[in-house]
Amino acid sequence: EAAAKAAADTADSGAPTIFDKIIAKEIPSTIVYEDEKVLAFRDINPQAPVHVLIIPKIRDGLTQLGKAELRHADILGHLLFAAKLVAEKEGIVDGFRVVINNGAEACQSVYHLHLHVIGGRQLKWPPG
Ligand code: DGP
Repeated sequence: EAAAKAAADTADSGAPTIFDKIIAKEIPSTIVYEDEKVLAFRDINPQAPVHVLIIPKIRDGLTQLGKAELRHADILGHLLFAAKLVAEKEGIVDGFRVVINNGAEACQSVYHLHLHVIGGRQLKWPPG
């Protein structure tokens, strides 16, 4: 928990993030789904047997869900639908979780909106 908090950035600076380099394929990732709008790849620090991140390819100010505007509604819907496609592809569609960490108090560490798709084991509730 302390480590997660330490990893969380304290502020949304709007600066480019590591995810820009993943989108540009300047740093490698294991891609599990891709279309013209979103990219889904395996989390480097998986919390479950399946742990995939889904991000918009164009951030467009969407550093975190709390900054969303009505113009982002289409990409938000597209991301959520992509989560379902990833869950199907990964064989966990009958039991999976979609998480968005928003802000430092939720341990957001990368300020480029991303959905976590987690599954492949019995998940607990409430989360930490
Ligand atoms: P969050 O706490 O919601 O901001 O989660 C950010 C996630 O991003 C975290 O689970 C680890 C993951 N992550 C950070 N850097 C990289 C990277 O370079 N590659 C991959 N695949 N995942 C990364």
